[in-house]
Amino acid sequence: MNRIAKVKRETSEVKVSVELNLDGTGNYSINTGIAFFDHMLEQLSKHGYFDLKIEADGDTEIDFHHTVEDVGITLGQAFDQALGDKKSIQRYGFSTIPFDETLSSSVVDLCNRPFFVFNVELPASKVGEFDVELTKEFFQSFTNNIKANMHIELKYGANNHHIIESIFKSVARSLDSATSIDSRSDSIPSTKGNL
Ligand SMILES: [Mn+2]
Repeated sequence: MNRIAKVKRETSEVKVSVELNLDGTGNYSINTGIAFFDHMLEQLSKHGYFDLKIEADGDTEIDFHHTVEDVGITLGQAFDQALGDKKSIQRYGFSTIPFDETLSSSVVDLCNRPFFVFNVELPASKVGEFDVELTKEFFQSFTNNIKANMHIELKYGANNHHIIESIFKSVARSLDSATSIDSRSDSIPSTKGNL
């Protein structure tokens, strides 16, 4: 079973293409035109063991909002498509990841009922050129489109770069668990019979 997807999204604001292999090794090629965002998406690939190719060409001359949001939408759709009927997946994943002074947690349920909790307060408004509020926008649009229940929590931390990077790494690990195949199962992990 190849759990792969290719998704394109094109609006007057942004063109995005995503290629995803859920059962990869963490190979990536990512170019969104936003260096810090690329650095974060690389964490998602590397620490989730997802092979990921992302190209985005957006109206970053306005700000980064449209591009970040549209990458979130397209990446969420790619995950949803690659997961297929979700047969034998673990469904749930959670992780807590440190980065120096920072500790971040995430929990994912691939339940097909989008719900997003982002319990994070960021101490500054920018990391380099990147508006840190776009972290929430990215995970909100990703969650809506992967159709997951996603809770992200900052336990504590002081440095914006550390906080955001530990969140991406934590979500990577949570998604790696939740998307993994459980060899004990030959069915969809719900007593309802579908997800
Ligand atoms: Mn870094």
